Amino acid sequence: MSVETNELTKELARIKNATAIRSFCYTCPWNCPTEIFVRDGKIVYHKGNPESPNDIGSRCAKGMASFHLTQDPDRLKYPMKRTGPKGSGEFERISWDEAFKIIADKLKAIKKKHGPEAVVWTCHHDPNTVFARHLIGDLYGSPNCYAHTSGCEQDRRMACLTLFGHVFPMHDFAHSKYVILWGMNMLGANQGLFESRALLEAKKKGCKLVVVDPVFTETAQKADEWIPIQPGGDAAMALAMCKVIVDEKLYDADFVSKYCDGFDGFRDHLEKHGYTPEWAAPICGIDAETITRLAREFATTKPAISAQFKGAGYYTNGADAGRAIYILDALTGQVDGPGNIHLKDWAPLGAPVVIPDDAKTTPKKDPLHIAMGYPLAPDLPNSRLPEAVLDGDPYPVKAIFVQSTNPVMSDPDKNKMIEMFRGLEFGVAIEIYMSETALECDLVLPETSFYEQAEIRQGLWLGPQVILCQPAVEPPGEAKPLYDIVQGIAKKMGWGKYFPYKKWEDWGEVCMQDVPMSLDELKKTGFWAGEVRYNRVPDGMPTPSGKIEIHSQAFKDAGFDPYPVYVERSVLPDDDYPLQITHSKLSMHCNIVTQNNPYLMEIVGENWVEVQTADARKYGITDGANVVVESPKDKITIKAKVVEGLVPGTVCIRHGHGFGHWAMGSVAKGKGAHSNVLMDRHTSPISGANCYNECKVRVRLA
Ligand SMILES: Nc1nc2c(c(=O)[nH]1)N[C@H]1C(S)=C(S)[C@@H](COP(=O)(O)OP(=O)(O)OC[C@H]3O[C@@H](n4cnc5c(=O)[nH]c(N)nc54)[C@H](O)[C@@H]3O)O[C@H]1N2
Ligand SMILES: Nc1nc2c(c(=O)[nH]1)N[C@H]1C(S)=C(S)[C@@H](COP(=O)(O)OP(=O)(O)OC[C@H]3O[C@@H](n4cnc5c(=O)[nH]c(N)nc54)[C@H](O)[C@@H]3O)O[C@H]1N2
Ligand code: SF4
Ligand SMILES: [Mo]
Repeated sequence: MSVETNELTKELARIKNATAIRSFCYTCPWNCPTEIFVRDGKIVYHKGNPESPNDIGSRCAKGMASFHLTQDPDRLKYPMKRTGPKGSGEFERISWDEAFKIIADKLKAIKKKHGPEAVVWTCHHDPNTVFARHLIGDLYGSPNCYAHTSGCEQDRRMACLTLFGHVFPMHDFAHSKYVILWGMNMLGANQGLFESRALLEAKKKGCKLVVVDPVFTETAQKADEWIPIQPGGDAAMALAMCKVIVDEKLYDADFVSKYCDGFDGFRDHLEKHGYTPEWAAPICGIDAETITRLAREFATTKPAISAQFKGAGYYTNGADAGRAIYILDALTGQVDGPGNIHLKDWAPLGAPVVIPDDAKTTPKKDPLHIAMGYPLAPDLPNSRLPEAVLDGDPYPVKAIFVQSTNPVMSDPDKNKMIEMFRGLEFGVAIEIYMSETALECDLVLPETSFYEQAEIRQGLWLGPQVILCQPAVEPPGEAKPLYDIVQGIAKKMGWGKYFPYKKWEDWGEVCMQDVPMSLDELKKTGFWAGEVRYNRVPDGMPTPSGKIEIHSQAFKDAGFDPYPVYVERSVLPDDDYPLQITHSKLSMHCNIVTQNNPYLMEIVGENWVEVQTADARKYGITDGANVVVESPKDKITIKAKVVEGLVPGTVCIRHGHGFGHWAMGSVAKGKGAHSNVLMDRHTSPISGANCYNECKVRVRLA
């Protein structure tokens, strides 16, 4: 639909002789609203949507380069059935009808023999996955429809859920005066352009930025202070900061007494454990004076934010680190006000498909995360899934559907993941490339990319927002959107009537029913944004107590301390393997989805390991040399960058790359190295998160 609301858009469309389409980018999870200019079925230009709250309507390099997806010859085009051994890459083209029939027959057979719980659906964070949840969850009866959060921000999510009852906090940096980022590299692995810009603008106005990270990241380089923490030390440092704030009465007494549950108990808990800065210093590698000063500064400069992303959660002790980091916000009353962490309202998006209760199948077994013993886990503990498949523990899993997720490359211990897929009765990959996981599956189904399909989802900015992705170009070959794939399977299962829509607008209108904007209008604007509301803590929190739960009854009920504690993480370097691994992402790539993009590969064509200058000297490593990084489990060869800005005794591997064969595509093949062969499947005992950094290594020249 032509976009007529903006002069610049109109003018660009005229100059390019193209139609402008409002959509969003899905190259990384932040989904910036965009404008795509299409002429003769091809993308000729694209940019940010200038009217969205995404400030100046820009996109990052990854987003700009992503149009290549629509012309990449390596994209999957047809449904395929495996003909050779798993992993061999031998497939034959089949029709969609045959693919749907194979899936329906297998689903029926597995249900009869093992029950519906033996089927697992896992995906990235795609809202269209709701269609699959209706099919595999509601109708078929499996309680095991999950996303991939255990490989992502599971600890942060669990901390936020148990403390605030909110699943995904945003950050109102624009109004902040003091920001501490814990393991959150938002100017490198950017957390959405909107938030990154807001932080930089706040900084220009005098906001102090403190970055707690073992690596001198892109974000640390822009900070006022870089706090080079010892890996896995966040809980100790954050708890010690809490103790300073409590002991020196720098907390917001009114806020904690009215709106927090468990403040008195927490004070006793800090005292009982002796969580002082002097105690924390040798653990986190930051001296007691600095910890004390940061605590005082944080508590007395308002508005402030103590925020986190994945860093602290890379370890088995990360879950309580996540809680302690957010308790700093709670103690100082810095929750949901202007300049604080923001517990955004969600837009009133409706479910696009409604399955009547009498058509639903109730599972007889608990969902896997409960059966596995992780009742607090917000998502499936992925690294425990091999036990279910290979040993039937806690109960047998026979079939896995992966959609837009690639566990063989993304979860720890790649070889165990391959073994798991080889041990399955039935594996289906819904992909855009022949991923490493797809290679291990029985069926591979080509899905449309975000340039070729529709999606309506919650925007990730402050306040309630709806953003729309709409088809801009035709898909390659016979690639289908997820709704059509789910509908095809449902028809073969005899459930076609529950998926009646002929075009995406039919379900789009259902989604928009309660949003004060019509679908037609949304197609023109690309987004709907509601009012940004602040200071809702006094209205009551969506937690069991209605308060911010510093004392967590849910933790207690699950057998854990109701207050955060520090425990040492599982794997520590020793004489044989003297270095600690850390991971960080690449600014020019997203996870393992952009490495077949020739433009991005021209800028960053491979990943690398960062080695600290003193360690490089010790082990004879020179900048740019190929080195072997070896753990007790396996080894990889990768290029070294010798850097000053890294905690000595650690090496940092930039994640992405390392596709060893033709999977993923011809551009990605053979570039860089993949580190997930190095680590064991350490799992957070509380949240079920994958602990990628529980790994010790040694490094030598190749
Ligand atoms: N450009 C780009 N953008 C992305 C992505 C991408 O791959 N590339 N991925 C997207 C996804 S899926 C996600 S989840 C987010 C991830 O966003 P982030 O979590 O911000 O990204 P990471 O690079 O994983 O950053 C984790 C940081 O934690 C640090 N760290 C490691 N160990 C510790 C520790 O013990 N304590 C502390 N305090 N820090 C530690 C690492 O050095 C690293 O800088 O980014 C999203 N955006
Ligand atoms: N060592 C190490 N491992 C990590 C991380 C790390 O920092 N270090 N980061 C972790 C994090 S934060 C995350 S979120 C996970 C991510 O891991 P995954 O859940 O595997 O997700 P992605 O890497 O984003 O993409 C997976 C697959 O999605 C496919 N894909 C891309 N677009 C589409 C689409 O439109 N449709 C379909 N059907 N498929 C598509 C890609 O081809 C790719 O194979 O990895 C984790 N793994
Ligand atoms: S930040 Fe993410 S969503 Fe936004 S333009 Fe870049 S890749 Fe796309
Ligand atoms: Mo992630």
